[in-house]
Amino acid sequence: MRLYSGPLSLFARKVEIALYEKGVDFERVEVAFTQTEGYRPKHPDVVTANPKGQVPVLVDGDLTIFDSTVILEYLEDAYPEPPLYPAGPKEKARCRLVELDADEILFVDVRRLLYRTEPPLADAERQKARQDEGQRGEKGILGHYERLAEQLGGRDYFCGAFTAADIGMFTTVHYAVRMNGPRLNDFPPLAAWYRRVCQRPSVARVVAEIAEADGRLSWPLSA
Ligand SMILES: N[C@@H](CCC(=O)N[C@@H](CS)C(=O)NCC(=O)O)C(=O)O
Repeated sequence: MRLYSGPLSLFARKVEIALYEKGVDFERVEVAFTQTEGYRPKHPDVVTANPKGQVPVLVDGDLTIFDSTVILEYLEDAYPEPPLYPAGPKEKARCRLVELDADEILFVDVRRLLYRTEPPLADAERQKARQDEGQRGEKGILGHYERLAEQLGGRDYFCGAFTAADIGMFTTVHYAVRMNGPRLNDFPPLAAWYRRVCQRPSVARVVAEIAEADGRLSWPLSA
């Protein structure tokens, strides 16, 4: 199996955590990425496989697929042990909704902070506009954290056992943490969940790899 991944791609990292959890061996192909150019030049295999030109792309024998959610669902069907989705249809739907929340709701505000590890812009006005956008992101994230902490309540994970919901939510929250976003400690259930998830070997490995990639690719955090 081969995975086209980006060093700082939270969507590709979701897939890596799932592969480690399931104990599936894979070859990791790191595509080009810099903080100044983004994902350029595009890897030709990624362009061929995905009309959106994005990672992650997974190749398993004669199957080539893209999109982290589609890939996680395929991995669950093809490599069911250990499961990363709950068993019943309603529980499964709730799990998918948490993953969607991470990818499409929380991420909208986390994305507003990503400029913080990019080189500062020479144009002061444009830099200020990015910082204002960052403040909007911070405010949005605070609202999401409040909602997510309430959703977790006293539970260890979002959907009973550790699932794809926790994988998706973790990679997005971890990006907010990396970008010096709002303090998790102000939301105790979410902070406890974050620490718990960090202790899983699959997650610890990916967190260490992201830190290594930050060391070679990212600028020191700015406000
Ligand atoms: N919904 C997609 C999002 C994938 C995505 O945004 N990938 C980014 C890296 S994190 C990418 O390849 N961006 C390059 C581009 O859009 O040109 C998924 O879940 O896989």
